[in-house]
Formats: sequence, structure tokens, C-alpha cells
Amino acid sequence: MQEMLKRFWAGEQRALARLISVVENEMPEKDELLRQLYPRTGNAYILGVTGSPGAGKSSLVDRLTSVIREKGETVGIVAIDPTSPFSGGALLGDRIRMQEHTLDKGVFIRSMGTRGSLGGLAKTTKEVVKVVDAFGMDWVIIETVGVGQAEMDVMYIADTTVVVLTPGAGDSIQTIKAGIMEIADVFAVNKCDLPGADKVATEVEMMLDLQRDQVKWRPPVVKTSSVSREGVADLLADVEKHRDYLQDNGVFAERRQQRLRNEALEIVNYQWQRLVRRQMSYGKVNELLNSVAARETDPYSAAASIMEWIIEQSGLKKNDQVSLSQ
Ligand SMILES: Nc1nc2c(ncn2[C@@H]2O[C@H](COP(=O)(O)OP(=O)(O)O)[C@@H](O)[C@H]2O)c(=O)[nH]1
Ligand SMILES: [Mg+2]
Repeated sequence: MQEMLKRFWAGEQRALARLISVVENEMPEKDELLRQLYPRTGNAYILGVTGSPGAGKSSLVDRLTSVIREKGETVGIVAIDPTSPFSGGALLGDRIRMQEHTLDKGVFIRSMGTRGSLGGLAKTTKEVVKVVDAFGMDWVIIETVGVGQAEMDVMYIADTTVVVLTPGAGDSIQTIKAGIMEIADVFAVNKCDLPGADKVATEVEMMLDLQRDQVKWRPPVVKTSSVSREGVADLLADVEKHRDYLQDNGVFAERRQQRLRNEALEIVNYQWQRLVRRQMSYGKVNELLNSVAARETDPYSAAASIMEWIIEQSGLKKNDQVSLSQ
């Protein structure tokens, strides 16, 4: 792994891809890898792009990437595709749509399947984003479909979230899941080269009017087209405006701090669960569980005994790192 890390620090995209696989596949060296990458994380701006399938997210991300590249900044794209059965395997469609950047060293594209992530989609995505961040990309763009809860949870990683709408049939804002409208910091009404974009934009503005007094940041609504590229530069400008807003109000720093606290707690939680799982099927824990199953012990007392026992066990091995991290 040290050899791979050397190549990673040297800026080799193949090493980046390999280290992402270590994370995605929950390989044993994962924790140690993330620990080593950690000091170099926290510099990328994380942009989430979500919306219905076919809204044009991939195409729009591709065009946004071009605009960002023109400014000399680098981009890592993490596309979460529920239809992709293989983790790490870029979908042919995305590959074609993002073809423009395949030879550009300042752009890295990774597709992840939702079923492929052993550690849970949001957790795995967060870790993958960390790796791309440590690699030194200025931006990390996460593309995800706004459908299931797992996909929605991914969006909490983003500093700014763009919700992509289209004038397409059935995409009237009444039919869009409430949750997805609420997480928007910027709305993109994409496919504005097709009829109906103005109507959607007006509908969104009307919805925003209703909540005007409750919010400090009113999400801008931008009409975009991945075909004519209209509005793409404006979309980036609005994203940057939102970034400035977060930074000027101290919200950015506050959120990042809160996120780090949560992260440490999540790791504790995760390691604790792993510890419990490993002890579950044998020995004292199993005995206690059997006794609960037979109604000889109540679950509350059993849980207390189990926790006590596990703490005692791991306490005995305090100097043995392996007992906690494997
Ligand atoms: N007319 C038009 N078609 C678009 C636009 N953006 C994307 N598309 C098309 O919409 C389809 C879905 O695009 P894609 O980027 O894969 O959407 P995703 O599923 O949200 O990632 C593709 O056939 C695109 O060529 C646009 O701005 N205008
Ligand atoms: Mg896509």
C-alpha cells in the first residue's frame, strides 16, 4: 500500500482509482489508509448534483466541469448509479457523456454502484470523497439520483446541493419528492432548449416565495442546457455565490466542524457494532442471547451484561490495536 500511496501523492490517477477500490471493497487496510490520507483532506469544495433519472445530471456535470476547468481548477466526479451492478465500473453512458474529459489529467471520474458498497452507501461515498479530496482535486462533484433514502443521505456530504429539474412530462414540481426540494441550495432547470422550462422555473420561484421569510438563503433558479451550454456558467456562478454565503456567515466552518465531530462518533459507532457482531455468535454473548430467547433473562439486563462483558474483553486487549480495528 505504501508504494501505491507514493504514486497517489505523485498525482497518478490509476493509484487514486486503486485506493478508492480499497475503500469501496472494505479491504482490511482501509482504516489505515484513511488515517494516512486524513491530514490532506478538507480542501475540496463538495458539490452535490441530484434529480430524477434522465434529468440530465451527468450531461450537466460534464458541462460544469468544462467551465471549472477553464478557470484552471481540478474536478473529481463521483457518480452514484443505482443501475450499475459493479462498484467501480463506469457506466457506458456516463463514459460517453463525459468523454470530453477522459484525457484531461485535471478531471477524475468514478462511477459507484449502490449495491456495491458494503459499508452503506452514504458512508462509503463519504470515504470515497475523502480519497478524491486528499488527491488534491479542487472540486468533488457527487452525482446521485434523488430517489431512495440512501441516495438522499449522500447529499448531506455536499457543501452545496444543486437540484436538477426538467420541463419533461411529470416533472412538475408537485410530483417531485418534498425532501429533494428542501435540500436544494440552487435549482437548475435543465433542458431549457426544450419547451416548458420557463413554466417550471416560475413554479419553483412561486414555491420559494411561500417560504421567503423563513430562510436566509433563497436558492437561485437557473435555466440550463447541456446541449446549447446556456446557463452553465451562471449555474457555477450561483454555486460559488452559495459557497461565499456559507463562508461569510461562518456556516461553512461550523458545518465542517460539526461534520468532523459526527465522523468521529460514526467511527466509534461503526467499530462498536463490529465488535458486537464479532462476539455475537459465540461465548458469553451467545449464552446471554439464548437466555433472552428462552425468556429467562429480560433483554435490558442482558444488554447491560453484554456491554459490560464486551468492554471488559476489549479492555483486556487495550494495547492490541487489531482487536478494535479488524
Ligand atoms: N434536449 C436536451 N437534452 C438533454 C440535456 N441534458 C441532457 N439531455 C439528454 O437527456 C438524457 C439523459 O441525460 P443524462 O445526463 O444521462 O441524465 P441523468 O440520468 O440525470 O444523468 C440524455 O439523452 C441526454 O442527452 C439538455 O440540456 N437538453
Ligand atoms: Mg447520470
